[in-house]
Amino acid sequence: MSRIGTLMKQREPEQDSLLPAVLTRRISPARSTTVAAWSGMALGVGVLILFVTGMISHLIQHPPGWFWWPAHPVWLYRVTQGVHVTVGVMMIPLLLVKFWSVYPRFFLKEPIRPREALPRVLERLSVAVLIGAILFQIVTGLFNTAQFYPWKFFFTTTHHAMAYVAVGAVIVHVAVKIPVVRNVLSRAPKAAEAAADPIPDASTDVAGPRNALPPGNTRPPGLSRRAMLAAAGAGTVVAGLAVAGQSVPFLRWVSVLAPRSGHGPQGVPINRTAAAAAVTETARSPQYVLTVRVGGRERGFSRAELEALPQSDSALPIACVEGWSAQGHWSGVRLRDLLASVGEYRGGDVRFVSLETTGIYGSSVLPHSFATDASTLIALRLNGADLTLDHGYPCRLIAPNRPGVLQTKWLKSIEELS
Ligand code: HEM
Ligand SMILES: Nc1nc2c(c(=O)[nH]1)N[C@H]1C(S)=C(S)[C@@H](COP(=O)(O)O)O[C@H]1N2
Ligand SMILES: [Mo]
Repeated sequence: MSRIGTLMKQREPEQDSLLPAVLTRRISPARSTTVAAWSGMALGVGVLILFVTGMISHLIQHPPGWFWWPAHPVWLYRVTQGVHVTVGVMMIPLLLVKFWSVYPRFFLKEPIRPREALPRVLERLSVAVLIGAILFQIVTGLFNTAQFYPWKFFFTTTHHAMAYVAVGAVIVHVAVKIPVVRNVLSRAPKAAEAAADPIPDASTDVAGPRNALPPGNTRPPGLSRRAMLAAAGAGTVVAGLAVAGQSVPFLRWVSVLAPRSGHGPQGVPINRTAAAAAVTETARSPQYVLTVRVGGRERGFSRAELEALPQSDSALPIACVEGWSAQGHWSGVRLRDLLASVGEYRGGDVRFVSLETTGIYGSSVLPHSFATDASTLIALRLNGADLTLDHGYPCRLIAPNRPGVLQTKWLKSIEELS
């Protein structure tokens, strides 16, 4: 048998590698169980965070009877959805590292006893599902943040359905890999040393003369595990920083990849312009009235009449489902005051309808605990000036701790639902 053949047959008992020793040395010691386990654990934690924050976003938009979401702190959704999209982007380098650390295994032909065949096939299948689901979530999530609105309905529902698949696959995979992870964790303090450990015969000719080590230097050729882990961590942090600024103001200057920088007229970005929503005419019309129906009564308000009502101020963020957010100083009429000026508000949900007649953003429903919150306004002004047409002139809803998509602009009517 050839020398390589003999080496291939040997497996060093304690080696931290997924490959036969000779291949490990050839390719890189960094392609190791340590890297696979650590990047895998980071991915698993990431998927859990994404699942929880994603579900929160979904439940606020489609609240079932049991679901309760507070109006305070007003910035909570800003944080949960900012985390969702930032952690989502951080998954990209993590997934690449994880895949890089394990992919030679997919091509490894090891003899399998018949009894092991089925579990092995099932395990491989669950890994395929896991990778597929996470990749799918990254792609659909990124499309969403890049505002592929025409397919929003499709993306959101499939992204939602695949979330269960991703979490399920993570749970199965973790259960299967617990022994490996435990082993890596139990020698974690020594892992750094292990990265620099000499592999005894690393300077033999298997790596070829090009990679032969100088005398006295016993480090194996290739990237060390420690370097790989550090690079993976750095890549993940850079990816996070590249988008975090769209929700974290002081990081704005580093966030070169953020779809939204926080800039826009009146200091707040605009997602959909009045022209895109085809409301330019109706919003500017001198005949404009806001119709309010509550407690069986109805009344119309011109913009001048709204301005004549007692005005209040609120500092509230717009926190888009796509992850960007920006704080605004709003002023206008408190919703509860406006309702009270028309009829008796008995505490039902309140529906807001926009002048916008096309698209799926033309209306929203506000639960009563938000409708009676003192910070909820029918806003007429933003950051010291009248609302621009694109920010929702003549008036818009601004409520605390809600996704931006529910902050309906260019209001036409407000009604209490029975
Ligand atoms: C395993 C990874 C992920 C899971 C489990 C997950 C889960 C979810 C869930 C359950 C929702 C709520 C969908 C709904 O409202 O019905 C959601 C929404 C969202 N996700 Fe993810 N997600 C993941 C990865 C990502 C990534 C990588 C990004 C982007 C970089 C992303 C961006 C978004 C966006 C923008 C929304 C809001 C969609 C909308 O309401 O229009 N997600 N996610
Ligand atoms: N009528 C209407 N209201 C709307 C929208 C819309 O398209 N039409 N977009 C929503 C979305 S997705 C967000 S994030 C906020 C953004 O408000 P801004 O453009 O003033 O920043 O408005 C919301 N209100
Ligand atoms: Mo949004």
